[in-house]
Amino acid sequence: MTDTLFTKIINRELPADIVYEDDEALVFRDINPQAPVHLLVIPKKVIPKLSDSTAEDQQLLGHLLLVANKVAEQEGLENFRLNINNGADAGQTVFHLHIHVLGGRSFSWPPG
Ligand code: DGP
Repeated sequence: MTDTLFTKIINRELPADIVYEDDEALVFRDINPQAPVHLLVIPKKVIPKLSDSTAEDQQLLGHLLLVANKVAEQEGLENFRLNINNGADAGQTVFHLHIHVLGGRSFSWPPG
């Protein structure tokens, strides 16, 4: 699978403001924040997009959600939004699965 910018962040070849790390996941601040808190939760395993995941990834995907919750709590967020863009037409620009954790402001619904 093709490496992306996020592999370089995992390997510390590109700097990032990392707020959490464990054996399976890494969390860092988005370079172009859309809210006062904007984090990206990524698996260390390269999965280009959610629709490329399989039943084999069940534990990992659950873990990423728990990590998202943990870092939201760490940032003091009671209300927050999680977002996964799957594919270019859905707004995905980096093809390494990531969960956006957004908080610190109100959000409207439906999203644009
Ligand atoms: P998406 O559009 O869902 O693929 O989101 C990709 C996000 O990644 C976007 O909000 C900007 C962020 N991003 C892109 N390049 C970098 C980078 O080099 N460092 C950091 N911290 N974030 C990045």
